[in-house]
Amino acid sequence: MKDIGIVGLPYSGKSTLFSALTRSGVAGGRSNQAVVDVPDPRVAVLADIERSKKVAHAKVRFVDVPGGLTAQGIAEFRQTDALCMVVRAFGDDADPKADLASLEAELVLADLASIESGVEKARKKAKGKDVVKGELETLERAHELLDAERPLRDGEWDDDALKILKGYGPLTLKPWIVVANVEEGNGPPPSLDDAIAISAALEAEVAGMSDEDASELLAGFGVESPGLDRVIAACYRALDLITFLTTGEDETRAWEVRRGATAPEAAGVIHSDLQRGFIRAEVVGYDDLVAAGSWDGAKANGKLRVEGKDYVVKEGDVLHVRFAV
Ligand SMILES: Nc1nc2c(ncn2[C@@H]2O[C@H](COP(=O)(O)OP(=O)(O)O)[C@@H](O)[C@H]2O)c(=O)[nH]1
Ligand SMILES: [Mg+2]
Repeated sequence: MKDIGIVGLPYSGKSTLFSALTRSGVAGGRSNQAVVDVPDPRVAVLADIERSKKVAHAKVRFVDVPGGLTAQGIAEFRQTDALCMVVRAFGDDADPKADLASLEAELVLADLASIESGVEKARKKAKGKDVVKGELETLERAHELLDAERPLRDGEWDDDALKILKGYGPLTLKPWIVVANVEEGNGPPPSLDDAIAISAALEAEVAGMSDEDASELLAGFGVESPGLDRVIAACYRALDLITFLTTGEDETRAWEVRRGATAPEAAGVIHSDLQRGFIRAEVVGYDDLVAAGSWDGAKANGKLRVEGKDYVVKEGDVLHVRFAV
């Protein structure tokens, strides 16, 4: 499960967005964390086809830290997998592009501070020792970039360098998405046209309604899919994740895996035994399965493929893993 930190300037609507996404009231005090299902209509369709007793979705956790980018907040955001940057695009004085730039500057400064102390430590350790030299070089390069007010993602890092940097939980290396908190019914602001436009206030208002009432009200404002769906889809893209499914009489379930993962790696998401004892995967594409009307039907139609250890799992694959431990 991935953790998404909600970052933004004060009063940009972070907590409102958090309540809307997680359908939970916002309590004060410590950080608010909520785990939500990744919306995926395919789960219900497969469960119906295979008459599953249970369904389960992939999950993500949203983290809203009261007080925002304080030392405590920064420490919490360092532990997340991706950042959802919220900028205010409602109100006459809104300047979402400038807000995003100043947010990014804050993240760069936070990374600069932690990398700076890393450089100092590595310098002391490195005296005459080659082992620490590579580490020091990476940190110095990172420092140079941040000092020039650029995010770490602008640098070129090999796997060793990435490993060193990730030890610091750098904020500017995390994948991010930008949410423009807009006036009800508005699209993304012209200055940030690839941001996801969401009216947090409107979405928070519909969060307590039934799905039907919510979509009706949202549709009235020209909003076709709920904020949660759009935010999660964008996070999946930013994190380079795909969804595969499992189905059967017991359960239909959606799982998240890194794009490019092999069948045994995907099996490992389900259970480590399935990866260790992986023999083969039987695979049917979601659309083929729905068209065939059942797993057995897909098999009879020749739509079931038997794949080995090197198979790279695709979005929407339905897997049966054969294993022995
Ligand atoms: N008009 C309008 N007001 C909003 C919207 N989202 C949040 N607000 C208001 O802006 C203020 C700050 O929101 P909040 O979520 O607490 O911001 P945070 O400091 O980023 O957590 C509150 O008074 C909200 O009611 C929105 O989409 N439209
Ligand atoms: Mg707040």
